[in-house]
Amino acid sequence: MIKESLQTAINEQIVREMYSSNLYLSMAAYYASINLNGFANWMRIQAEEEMIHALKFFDYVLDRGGKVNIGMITATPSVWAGYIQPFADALEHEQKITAWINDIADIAHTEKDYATMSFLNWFIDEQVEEEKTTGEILDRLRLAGDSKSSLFLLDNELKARKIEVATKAE
Ligand code: OFO
Repeated sequence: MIKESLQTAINEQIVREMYSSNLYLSMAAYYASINLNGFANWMRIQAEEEMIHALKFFDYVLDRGGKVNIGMITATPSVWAGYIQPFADALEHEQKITAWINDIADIAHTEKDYATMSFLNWFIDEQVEEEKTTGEILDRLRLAGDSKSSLFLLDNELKARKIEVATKAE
């Protein structure tokens, strides 16, 4: 049975992952509206992955005999000041997610809940990857500066992204 403190923290994280999913879906819509369809594809897949993250936490609470409580998901922004801003916001958001996952790991550590510590390792590794990938795209967007050909090259590259994560934690 999962401890109350961890159940509460993970339920809060489910909402954050769902918010992340909505945020990236909103960014996908923004990119589609300015015909940067590769960026739109990348963000849409990111949104799907975030929902899978939410489901991994959801399944974990149930697997440990806990109770899932899904709280309110706040509205996301829908417009950005130019095509670089969503990636700057996404990186900042991922850094917050990393800090929240670390906070849950701290609780698991304090509670000596080794199963949750092990479960969280997947997310800890995933955050390294997410911050790296988002940061790289942001750097490339900034490097492209006013070059439309570099922007369209990157947009074309991002069209190739496909969903990679399984729907249930193995
Ligand atoms: Fe983008 O992060 Fe989920 O966990």
